[in-house]
Amino acid sequence: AYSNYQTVNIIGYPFSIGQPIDGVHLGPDAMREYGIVQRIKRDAGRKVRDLGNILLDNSRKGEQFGIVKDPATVSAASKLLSEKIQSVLEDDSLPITIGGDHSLAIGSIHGHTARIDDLCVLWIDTHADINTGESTVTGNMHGMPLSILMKELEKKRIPGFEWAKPCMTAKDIAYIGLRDVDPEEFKYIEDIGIHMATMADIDHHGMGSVFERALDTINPRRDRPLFVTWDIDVFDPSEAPSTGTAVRGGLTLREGLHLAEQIAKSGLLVGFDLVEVNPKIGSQEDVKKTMDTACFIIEALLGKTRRANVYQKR
Ligand code: 4U7
Ligand code: MN
Ligand code: MN
Ligand code: MN
Repeated sequence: AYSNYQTVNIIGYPFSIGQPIDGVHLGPDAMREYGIVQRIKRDAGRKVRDLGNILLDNSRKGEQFGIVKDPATVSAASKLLSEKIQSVLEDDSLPITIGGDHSLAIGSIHGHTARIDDLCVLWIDTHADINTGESTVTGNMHGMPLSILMKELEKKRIPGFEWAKPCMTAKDIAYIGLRDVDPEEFKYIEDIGIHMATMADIDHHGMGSVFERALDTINPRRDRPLFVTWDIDVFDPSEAPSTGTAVRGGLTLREGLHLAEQIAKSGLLVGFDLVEVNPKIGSQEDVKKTMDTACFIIEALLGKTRRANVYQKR
């Protein structure tokens, strides 16, 4: 699976149609301007190739399925990401996708399962993102990617995603960080039986044990390749204010770093997403802080630790 010698391939996914607030499509370029590529090279000591942005149709058509907004546009965009991910994996590189809104996980997870057998996923988020066309109250597709991906919800899939056959079951995925789950989502999670670690669990057990329990559930022998989709809104707004769906009471930077370091240490990571940074929300300082938090997490996922400021030579 994962190796420190693998080249990191950065894919920008400048897309905002999965949610209503302007600006999240500017996330990837803002992160580049902020210096993400240089920081990974310097602080994580990794070879990096920036593949640029995927060219996406980012215009709102007003097309709807029930109250679900612009599913065809979301579908077309995530299909391009799935294809891009597959080509990067063919190349034996490690793809990281910078969003863009979280509807992109349809494409990133689909792409990974198409190339990697027995994949499991950690979904790190304030939200469960498993609404269906029936349950969604907002109609925003960034709150729905898992309902497209889960086999157990196949009958409730909205049309237009025929290219993305459901590729995950409950035993393949665990949540960490939840604190704002819609009632209908909670029913799905319970019915299907997805492992969920809420902020309350993190308070009670600590992040180290929450992480081990999540892996005990989806990866008991620690032999399954691991994909991580990380929504920046899992952080407390004091650490990541510039995001569209901020909720107080989230992760500290230290909890996030510990989780990311443990994921890296597992040696199982095959790719990840970092989503929902919106450089149009808040002051310049807010945006910088949010991107700094995102950079910290990306570096830690790629192997940087807090043990010593010794830059690994590779
Ligand atoms: B994100 C929500 F209703 N559940 O469906 C919805 F609270 O990718 C929020 O995690 C979804 O940021 C948030 O719209 C999606 C809402
Ligand atoms: Mn979220
Ligand atoms: Mn999300
Ligand atoms: Mn969000």
